[in-house]
Amino acid sequence: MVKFAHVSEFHLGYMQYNLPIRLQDFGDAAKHCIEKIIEEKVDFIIHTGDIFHHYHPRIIALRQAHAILNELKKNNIPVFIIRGNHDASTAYSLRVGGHSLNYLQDIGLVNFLQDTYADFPTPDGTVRIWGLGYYGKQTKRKLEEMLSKRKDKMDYEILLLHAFLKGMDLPDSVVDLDPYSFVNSEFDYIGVGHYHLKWQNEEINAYCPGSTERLKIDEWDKKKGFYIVELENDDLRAEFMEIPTREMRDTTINVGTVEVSEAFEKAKIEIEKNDIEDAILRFVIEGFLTKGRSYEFPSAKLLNVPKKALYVIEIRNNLSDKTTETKIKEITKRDAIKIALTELGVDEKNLDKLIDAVEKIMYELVDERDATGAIRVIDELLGEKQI
Ligand SMILES: [Mn+2]
Repeated sequence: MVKFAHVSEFHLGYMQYNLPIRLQDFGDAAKHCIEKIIEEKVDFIIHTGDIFHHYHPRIIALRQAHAILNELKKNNIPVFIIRGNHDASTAYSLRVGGHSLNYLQDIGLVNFLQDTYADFPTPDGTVRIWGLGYYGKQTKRKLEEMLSKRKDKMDYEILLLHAFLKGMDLPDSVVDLDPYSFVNSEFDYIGVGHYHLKWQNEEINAYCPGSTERLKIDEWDKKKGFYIVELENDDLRAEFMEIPTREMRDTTINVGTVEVSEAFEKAKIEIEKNDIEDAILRFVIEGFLTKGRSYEFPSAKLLNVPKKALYVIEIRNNLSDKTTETKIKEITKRDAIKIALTELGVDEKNLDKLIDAVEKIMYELVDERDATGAIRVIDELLGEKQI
């Protein structure tokens, strides 16, 4: 049996929201993976790209990578990596004479697969690991080029890619590759990077663990981690291992149909209720305004409402103005009533009062969906006995 771990997308060095603590979070997430992987006693690790967030990694990112990879080295666990789009571009690294992954290889911490393969012997047979870097729209051509060198099949064959794949029902799928080329190529395992959300397709043995920390608030409710994979002859067992990450929460607050001041108070109460310790939060305020305009809603004042949270990304104002539309209608309505009453020969001195009354009746009939409000208005009107 061959046992390995598949990780991807550490994005070390990403200082999300300009918070230094997020640099630490991305490092911690990678560290949590490595600790669990060491416990699992795997034969080796594959990493499918974007170890680093930048072409020129911050020193802290290099330190984190060094600490993690060194721990693996001490435990005799080899690491096979490929180049993600964040790690480096081929053109750039050729011009300047190498990149961060070359450096990790130079200091003996990784096996960097630069569009080629490496063989890993196990008691159960030899594992051949093919690794293709990120090539965007050129991926298919580059993959065919690399696989044209493929002759005799090894006991186990693994393919590493950093690309969006074609024709699969996947999240945020931008299309580059024909999935059938994989089926024909009969890999025991296809490790995919580039996506930050986890997915798997057992039909073609393709697995994508996603990122180990959340790069977007949209990922707030998604699990983060990596795969532990066991290959035995034609059998494949892949188990997703979850790791702890910083909590993120995206909360939508519906304030209903209210005035601006009431919308603010309602939103404030909900935000207080959803203030989570050390979490990263976003709030989306929805609803309709009966009075005032959505731009009058003081979103910025709500940013400081959460006291326990680490950071509030945004108070998004998705309120809709009912007033704009209503006001135009009211003017038109009032003019129409005025014309109608004048045509009926209503006395000039009662005109405004009658227009008010008709408008009120119409309003009651529209908004209450029954006649009680309208009848009340008529009663009041008749009670005055002035017309
Ligand atoms: Mn990535």
